[in-house]
Amino acid sequence: WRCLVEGLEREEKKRWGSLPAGEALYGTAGFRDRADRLGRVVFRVGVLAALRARATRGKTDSSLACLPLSNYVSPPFSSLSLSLSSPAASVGVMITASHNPVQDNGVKVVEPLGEMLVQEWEDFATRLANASTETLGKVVEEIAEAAGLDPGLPSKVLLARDNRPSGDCLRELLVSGAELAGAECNDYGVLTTPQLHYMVRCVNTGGRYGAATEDGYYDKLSSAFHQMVPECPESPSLVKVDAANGVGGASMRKVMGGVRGEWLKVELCNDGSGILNDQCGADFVKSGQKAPKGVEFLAGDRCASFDGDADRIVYFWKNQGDLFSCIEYQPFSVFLQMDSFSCWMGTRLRLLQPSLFTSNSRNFRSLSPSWWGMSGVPRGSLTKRPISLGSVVIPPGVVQTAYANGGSTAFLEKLLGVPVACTSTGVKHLHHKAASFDIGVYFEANGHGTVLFGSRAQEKLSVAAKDAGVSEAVQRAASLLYAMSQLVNQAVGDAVSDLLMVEAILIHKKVVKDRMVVKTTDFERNCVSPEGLQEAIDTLVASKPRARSFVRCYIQQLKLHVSWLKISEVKRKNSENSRWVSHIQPSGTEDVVRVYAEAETQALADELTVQVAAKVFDLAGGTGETPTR
Ligand code: G16
Repeated sequence: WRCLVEGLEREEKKRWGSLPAGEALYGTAGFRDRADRLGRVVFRVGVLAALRARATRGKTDSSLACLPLSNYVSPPFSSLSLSLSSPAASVGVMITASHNPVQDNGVKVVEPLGEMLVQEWEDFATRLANASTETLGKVVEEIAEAAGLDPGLPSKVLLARDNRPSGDCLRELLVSGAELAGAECNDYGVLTTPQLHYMVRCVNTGGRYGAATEDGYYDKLSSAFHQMVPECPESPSLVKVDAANGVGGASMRKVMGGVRGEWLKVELCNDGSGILNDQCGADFVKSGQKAPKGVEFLAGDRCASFDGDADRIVYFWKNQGDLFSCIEYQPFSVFLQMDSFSCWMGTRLRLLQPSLFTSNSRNFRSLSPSWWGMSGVPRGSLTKRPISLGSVVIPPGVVQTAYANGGSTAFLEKLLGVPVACTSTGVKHLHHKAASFDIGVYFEANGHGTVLFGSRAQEKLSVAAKDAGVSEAVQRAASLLYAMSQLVNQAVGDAVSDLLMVEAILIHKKVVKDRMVVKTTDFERNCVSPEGLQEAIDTLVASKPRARSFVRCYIQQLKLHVSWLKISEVKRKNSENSRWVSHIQPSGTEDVVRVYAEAETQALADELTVQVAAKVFDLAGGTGETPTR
């Protein structure tokens, strides 16, 4: 260590003389500051990464290489059973300041499986960054001793940077620090943050997670997208993407090179010619509830914003007419909270695993078979025999933070019966918690999020997808979920893969061919078309005390389809008559059939809503991937 430390001290003096100790803090996502104040910190993060790689490598030598990761990596990974394929663990370092202005920069360390740096080493990082030049060597030796490091062990650091102008200079300092601390460096150049996380995971799993190249990343995503959506939709989805003038634009463009245009089209805006994160990007849109500059869109267009390093995504759109003009600071759009992503995914995961619903969800137990038909499971199969993927049910869970919209939490917990956990802000906390579920969905309201499939869940899915002993529907559900596990970035939230996943889910949603077939009279209380629907509603209503229900089509000259999975549930108690009402109400002016129901209890109102919705699906021409009739 002495020899290594002397080299470091010499370099420090040469570059920074005797600058006083700093006041940097390894925060929510590493160090962030104005780029011109960050040089010495980045140099020292190079040193830290070289030490951290030794710490993981030292414990993954031949005797431990095949054991579950939980045996030798700190607690955040204890629920992952993926083992490193070789004793040569590498760590990653990403140079980015994400959503912050272009004059800023930042640096963060990535663990061997692509997660955020473990807590103990965050403290080491802060100590190292704040040491004076004179005490630097001493701090390095203290860390090495505390972590039991062997200076003779090799060490490898994988690095990348976003497209900030300061990135190149900081990269040079990072490599210098890492090499002086004995590491070999592999520079991937300009990448998104999630791509670097992906590379690190690929390298450390010997390619089992994917090929550790840019092309490997794009190929994996595009082929998983097509596996999730095997049949060409009637018309391609179109999304306008605000890339914040960051690194995500290039990544999106390249991945779209492998995605068939008949499935999905992406129109890129703010793709690098403007100033990074300047009046654009996910944080601008989310915090300001405003459209980004540089994106022209009409009512009904679906738009998404990335942040500068493409680890966040938010969706937004403009409302039709003046429906929301009363919300003065939000005149242009209804903003789609990220919590809705959790809801979509929670819905998707639950719908594909119907056997779960017999356990704890009163509401879902009572759903009609045709509801399941909409999700890819043959109608009738639920009530006749429980479906399971192999012998083990794979329970999903959702993780949110205090910022999550309360409605989304209630929807997930009460309607879907999905357990929802809450953690402190920070991907590192959410990710850790999500890994405790077999399938863990996590999203922060600001746009970070992903879905983690534990190795046990992945194995079950891949077996069930090919198991001749299960029904075709189970095989299909399992292979769809398996494809989702390949599409979504398991290391960290990834705007590009999240976008593809959301679009795949939206393509998958079940539709009726033409919502305009639903026609009503009597102030929308009586449905005259399609034939038989009103009679069916009357029968359902008569079966429940104090019940009422109607369906209506929002009359506008829109074509398209009915969305069934994009549900925002609205519940309230009508104080005048003490009846509960329940809607399935996708949104204000979307192309949907609305279903309204009320009944004596909330449970009955919920039940009636879905029963009527199922009738609409049956009688108004529900279409989509399955329905096996
Ligand atoms: C980072 C973290 C996120 C966190 C965000 C804001 O994101 O990865 O988990 O939500 O900072 O954190 P805070 O509220 O503490 O400022 P990013 O996209 O900026 O790297």
